[in-house]
Amino acid sequence: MRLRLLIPALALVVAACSAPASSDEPGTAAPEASASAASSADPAADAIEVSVLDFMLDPSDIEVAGPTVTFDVTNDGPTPHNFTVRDDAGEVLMATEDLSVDGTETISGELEPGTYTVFCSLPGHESLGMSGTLTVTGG
Ligand SMILES: [Cu+2]
Repeated sequence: MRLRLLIPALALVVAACSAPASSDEPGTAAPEASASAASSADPAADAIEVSVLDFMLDPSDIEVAGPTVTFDVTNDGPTPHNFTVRDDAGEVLMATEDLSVDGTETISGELEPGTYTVFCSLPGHESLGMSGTLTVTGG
């Protein structure tokens, strides 16, 4: 007897849930559609998100089309870190400030096609694992 009562009740719940989403609330569908369209057209969508943490970069191997490269860097570790780009000669070309815990910074610059080293320049951090490769392809 209980089961027979449950089934029509379930059907009502399903009907009640699906109806508003498709017809009664066009207002909820429209903002979602425009939000996704806006984010795909946003030039900032080309930014590469990088996490710095104890003691690694995520991702550590980055490939990007140049010449303009942008990094959204977040410190997800429990201690301060930075994100720095140097060339083969050891010259620093781009760098964030030292980011405190949960700190973020966006850096952008122009890089020639080639291979670079990305690392944290705080003492000892690179050798502890905060090192990776950045490959810039022609653009
Ligand atoms: Cu570090």
